[in-house]
Amino acid sequence: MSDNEEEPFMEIHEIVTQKLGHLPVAKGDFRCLPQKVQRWVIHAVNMCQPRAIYICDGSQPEADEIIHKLLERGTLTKLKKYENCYLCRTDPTDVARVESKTWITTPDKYDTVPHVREGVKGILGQWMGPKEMQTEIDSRFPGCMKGRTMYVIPFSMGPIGSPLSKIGVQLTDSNYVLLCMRIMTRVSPKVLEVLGNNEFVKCLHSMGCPRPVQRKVVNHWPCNPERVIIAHFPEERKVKSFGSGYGGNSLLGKKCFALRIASVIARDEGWMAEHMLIMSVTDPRGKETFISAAFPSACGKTNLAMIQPTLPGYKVQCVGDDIAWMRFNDKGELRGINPENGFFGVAPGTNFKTNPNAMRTFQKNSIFTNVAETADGGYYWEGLEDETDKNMSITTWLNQEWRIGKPGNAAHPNARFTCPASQCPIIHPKWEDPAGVPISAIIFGGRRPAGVPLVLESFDWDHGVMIGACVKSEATAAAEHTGKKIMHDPMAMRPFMGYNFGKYLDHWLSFNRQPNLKLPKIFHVNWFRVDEHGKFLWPGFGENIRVLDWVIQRCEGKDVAVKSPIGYLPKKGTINLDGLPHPINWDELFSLPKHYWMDDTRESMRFLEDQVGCDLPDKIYTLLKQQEEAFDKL
Ligand code: OXD
Ligand code: MN
Repeated sequence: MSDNEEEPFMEIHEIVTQKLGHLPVAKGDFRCLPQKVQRWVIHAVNMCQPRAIYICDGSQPEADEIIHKLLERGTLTKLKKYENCYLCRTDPTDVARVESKTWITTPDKYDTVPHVREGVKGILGQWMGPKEMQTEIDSRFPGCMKGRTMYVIPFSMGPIGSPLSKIGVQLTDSNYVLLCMRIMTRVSPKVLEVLGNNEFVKCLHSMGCPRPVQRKVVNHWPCNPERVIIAHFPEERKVKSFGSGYGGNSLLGKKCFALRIASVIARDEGWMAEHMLIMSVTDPRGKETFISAAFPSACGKTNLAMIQPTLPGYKVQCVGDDIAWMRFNDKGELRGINPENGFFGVAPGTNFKTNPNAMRTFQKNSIFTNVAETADGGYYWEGLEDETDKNMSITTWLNQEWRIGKPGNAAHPNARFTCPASQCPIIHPKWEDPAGVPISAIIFGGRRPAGVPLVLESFDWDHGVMIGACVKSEATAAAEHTGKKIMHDPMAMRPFMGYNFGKYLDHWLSFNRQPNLKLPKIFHVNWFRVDEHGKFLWPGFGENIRVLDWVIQRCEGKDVAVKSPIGYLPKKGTINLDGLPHPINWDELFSLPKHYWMDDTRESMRFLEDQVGCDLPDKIYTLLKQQEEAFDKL
């Protein structure tokens, strides 16, 4: 079947009558959709053949209706301990982002991926040619929604109408996905008003399980894991996702749109779409600094975005926990927005000690996916042992009886909470400011058990970009990887790059070539360094405010740093350690073992040469070479 979406414009009303005439519109008025949306819906209807369409308005009665249906069917269970909270157990084969089945399609391969060294398997994005992709699409989407309803979800990434925001429309046959999209994005008829007949990002999603079903449906979660494909068409601003209902595979506003497609839009329009939190820190003098920070998945971005500072007099407020869209304004200031409307956080490990503000955020109006359930109608996951009655009977995410102390996990390691950002007790009053917030510092980080100091500042912007390009971290449960290998995750964007990573680095470097931009300072942090016994050298969590305080001192130009081969390190004693429960081994925390760094620098060079090849900007290579030489001279 052809994928040509360009139905002749003049004939739209005729097309509507002819092609939708027989199809029930379960809710909404099709003719109120902008014509470009109508044409696309018609195209998708003809291809996917749903039994009805349902135009979503984001209202409460809509949510009530969908929740009622899902409860009746058994997809959701009410968690009666909280207000309007639900548990969803997925098919256990559909539990994480599937990077191996995520593709980007452009006519020219090298628009998507860099020139890797011969014989090397590229890990910075997967490309598939348009013809091949069309074959994949044609073998999946025709008839894929038979017997199901197609939900039409108009959504805004970013505050509706902000010049920094973008609009998408998702078509999906999953009402669980609809419920989550209503939390994670702004779904409203206002979106369509603002859209008018402008362009929007087209997001088509199907669980790939038409009726009558061909495959046993487990947990009332129809899916098609063998046939999963998540296809991006950046030039057409389009995403097509098939077979999975989980997280980033199906909530297409998030990783697919706000990172992969948006990074291409950002390149074209001169801004940045990044895998970053945005937070503000107000110091005891009342001075506020906004910081964005990029960490690979499951490194505690959500925890940092919402930390409860332990230093007296400091206040932290959260703008976003996962994605930042940042653009220099006409005064040269970098302004950032959180394009999302909710938090889709990893549940295991979250508790009142590690992230009390997240815990308070999801006490109502939230969905918990693949967590366990306590006999009194609460959620449970690894990390809640001290906050749960030890004798409580628990039903695991796999529906098995379980008690604290028994072997095995109660929740899936990638179990998630989905909750409205507006419920966060420390959400910033300006989190929806259409002008964004002014970003003064950008922080990169990762889980680095060895060698990497607690914090350092880059020498300048270009050096900061090099540091970002060398981000590495221990593997995560957010994707399908297992084990504790240290993996490269440049700019924390490895799974989310929308185009050739070498060109992406060049885009970042280009900001330093423009006059009159007030470039933020760039830092790198590592909360995860361990001693010879494997014990963390730094307490982390709320104590990380001490590191942010040093970052702010540097943003204010204070003389609290010394030069090292890898950047500026804190002068001894310039991180406030007052009142820490345990002494800190400063020398070990900041040591730069020569052989470790020689190896690490060479390994990074090799990685970039292998993976980015001739697309790697010379500047990045030169800076790494200088770093190697600096260690060599020590
Ligand atoms: C996420 C991720 O879900 O980075 O945010 O995987
Ligand atoms: Mn993320």
